[in-house]
Amino acid sequence: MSNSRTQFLSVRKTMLALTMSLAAAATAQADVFTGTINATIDPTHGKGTTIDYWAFSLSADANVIIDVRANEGYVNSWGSHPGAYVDLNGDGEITLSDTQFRLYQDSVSLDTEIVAADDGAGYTSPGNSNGWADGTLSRNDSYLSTALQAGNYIIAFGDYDLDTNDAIRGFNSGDNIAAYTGINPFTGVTGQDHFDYQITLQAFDFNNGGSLSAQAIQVDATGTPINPVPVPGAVWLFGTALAGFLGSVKRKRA
Ligand SMILES: [Ca+2]
Ligand SMILES: [Ca+2]
Ligand SMILES: [Ca+2]
Repeated sequence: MSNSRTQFLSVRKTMLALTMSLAAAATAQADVFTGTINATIDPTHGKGTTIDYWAFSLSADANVIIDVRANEGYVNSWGSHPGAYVDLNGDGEITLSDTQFRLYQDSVSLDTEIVAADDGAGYTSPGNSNGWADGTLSRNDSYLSTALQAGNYIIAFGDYDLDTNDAIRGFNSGDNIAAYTGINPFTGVTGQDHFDYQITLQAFDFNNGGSLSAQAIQVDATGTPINPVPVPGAVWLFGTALAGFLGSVKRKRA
């Protein structure tokens, strides 16, 4: 086999592998992101907890699933999975919570609220639906499955009780995370001043059921992005592999 023929086959193999890894990334389409809600004191509103805002866009009408996993451990009075725990953000802490979020179209206001979600459904074996597919340990983790029109949306996410006024002002006034947790069975600590959470966002085309890309970016209560828009890992990997591949072709030809 000639050298150029070998090179062509090797190039084709590389391209095939790249295409396949991209296809695998495209099939999932779920955006999974994490954050932390903190108890704090606001100069204007006093004692309360923070609210995180996540914006996403839909290119077509879609069935959307917003699935929260926030309890890193399990409390006997709260649901199933006794003794189970997971450190969602790898910070070495097990935090407990009762999450709530509100969904808005375009901006956060009284007129633009679509729906609110507090607790998910009760656990039913084998636990792969209604908010349990993400590994949730308590039904206090919020869950929403709803149809939405193409457009821009903002999730206001925080600790129960997160009412409309809280979401609009950007601060969960008077809220206390510790009141809900009692003694943490994993750490022995009474109460908490923060909790960690994970949100899985999925969108499926309303007409053909196909998976739609819906990437959430963190914004403030006005919808302004907090951090630079991250580049998805798959794109970086593809770019790096492609650069390496082009470089090797160039070197071989020289
Ligand atoms: Ca943690
Ligand atoms: Ca809840
Ligand atoms: Ca969940």
